[in-house]
Amino acid sequence: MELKEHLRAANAEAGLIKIFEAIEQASKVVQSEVCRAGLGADIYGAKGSENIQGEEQQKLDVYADECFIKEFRASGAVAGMASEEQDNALQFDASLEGEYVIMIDPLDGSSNIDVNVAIGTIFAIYKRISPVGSPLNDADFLQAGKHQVAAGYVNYSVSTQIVCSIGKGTHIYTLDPKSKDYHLIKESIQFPADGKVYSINEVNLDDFDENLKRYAQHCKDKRKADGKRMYTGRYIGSLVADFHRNLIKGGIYVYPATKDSPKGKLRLLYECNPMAFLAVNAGGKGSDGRQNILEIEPTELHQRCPFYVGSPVMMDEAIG
Ligand code: AHM
Ligand code: MG
Repeated sequence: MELKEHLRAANAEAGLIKIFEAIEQASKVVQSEVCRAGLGADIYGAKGSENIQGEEQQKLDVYADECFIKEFRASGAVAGMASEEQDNALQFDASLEGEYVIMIDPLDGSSNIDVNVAIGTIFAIYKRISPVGSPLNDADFLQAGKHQVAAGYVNYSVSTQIVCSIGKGTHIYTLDPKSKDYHLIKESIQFPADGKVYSINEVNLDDFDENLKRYAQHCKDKRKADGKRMYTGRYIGSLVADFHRNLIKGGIYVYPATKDSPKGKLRLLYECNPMAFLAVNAGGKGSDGRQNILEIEPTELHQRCPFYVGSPVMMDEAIG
């Protein structure tokens, strides 16, 4: 079944279906550009500019941002969007009628772009708060994650997949390179209750709080009855890819506060919240280490926060 048909079968609103058509279209363009990069197209590397967070922008980051902006603007369903690559939220003037706002990381895992390792697009979709037909304001964009009406990611990897939820289960769709359609391959995937994988950048170990140090040590020490290790470490450095593996196999991903990033590295609105929404809709959990991440009331567009997400048993052991 195609993504569109599946959304219709779930009685998704017409505006939401239009948004997913836009995501399908933009992701196919980005996917084909990601593949062309491997042919030596002039798309690898830095663009020579920085985003508002002082991070070097890659050519593909900016290209992906432009693709999604174009499709969302054309959809007529989106009033505005906030992006990792844009200093301020964008309002689509021609679409004051749009009912939705979107937060997006157009190409996550920038450090993996040049080395042919999986990268992704992460998005969160909300209903606007301000009345349709009026200009957008901060409150439209600074909504707690629990108000998401849908979220998802595109995983550009061995195959290209969209993993998304409109609040009733989390589903996986694979892009058929021949027909160029996304097909449902896994309905209502469940995060395994427990898992073997922990994903964390251990170079930051000395910066972890005592609880996280204890948990990392627990993962290294714990043995099964036969004496073999209980856990294994896997860290790709692309949130989408690390999350995706853990969603299928069971595991936990943690990016805590560190000395370099005292508030955490990942962004609440377009990285942590959508991933937590997908996790929760698949029976997993998402937290900042102290509370359910979806309860946090954001104060800034590019707000960072510590992030724990994954299988519920591992999450409980990690956070206590
Ligand atoms: P980005 O949005 O600039 O790509 O940063 C987010 C990425 C995540 O995908 C990944 O999990 C994390 O940064 C890796 O960071 P580090 O290299 O510090 O471990
Ligand atoms: Mg990112």
